[in-house]
Amino acid sequence: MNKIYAQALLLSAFLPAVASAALPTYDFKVVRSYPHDTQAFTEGLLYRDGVLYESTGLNGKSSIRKVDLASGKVLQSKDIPPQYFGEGLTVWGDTLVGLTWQTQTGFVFDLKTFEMKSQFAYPGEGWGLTQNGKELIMSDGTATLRFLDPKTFLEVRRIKVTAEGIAVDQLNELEVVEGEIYANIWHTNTIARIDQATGKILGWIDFGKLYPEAGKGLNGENVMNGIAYDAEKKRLFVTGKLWPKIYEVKIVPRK
Ligand code: DDQ
Ligand code: CA
Repeated sequence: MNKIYAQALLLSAFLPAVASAALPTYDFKVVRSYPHDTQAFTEGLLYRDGVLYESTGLNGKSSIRKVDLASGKVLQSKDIPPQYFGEGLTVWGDTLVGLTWQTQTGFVFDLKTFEMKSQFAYPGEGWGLTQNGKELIMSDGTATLRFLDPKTFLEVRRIKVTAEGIAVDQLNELEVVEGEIYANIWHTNTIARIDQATGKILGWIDFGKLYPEAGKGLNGENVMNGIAYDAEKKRLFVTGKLWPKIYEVKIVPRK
């Protein structure tokens, strides 16, 4: 385990204990909370035109869903074939693009009907997925984020994510928020704020106090994962795998 990953873990566990690191640590305030399906092993989450879209993992249980924010009700859902473990999800035009964990297969779905329109292949693992209006951005468990052409799904560039020069891996669910990339660090309550151009981590957001049951269920796998942003109303939503709530949060500097 590298030093910075250990720092992220510590941040989650002991709150202010290691906040003296050179990078800023941010806290959060809960604005509102909404119900979330406790059967959803959340891998991808995004907000688009008043609704949430979510992908869930675990073989045989993977799906993509359209979810009503206020009630948490699943409005529409489609199963991903059982041999695949659903991973990151993003929206591109009138499609949803989803990754799978270790099967090197991505899917393109119609945003309205959820009909599977096509598949594509990529090397390595598929973890998180987001987009910046120009490229898709994927994580794969390493410290690398790949930028993909949204038409061909071929890699156009990559960045190495570092904190003070040290590579940070385990980057999971992603979201572009006001030009930065937010990344959940797997098995922690920490979100890293990443500079898209350089890969440098600009700061940590410590969600250690958000959901006390995080990481205590399903053999420790009910961890924080799921970041969605409503760019119009500047609302940030976070949740976790099997969590009962989705939280709208405001990020504030640590005092
Ligand atoms: N990934 O999302 C980090 C890429 C993979 C998560 C794998 C979690 C396996 C959970 C198995 C739970 C069985 C009790
Ligand atoms: Ca997301």
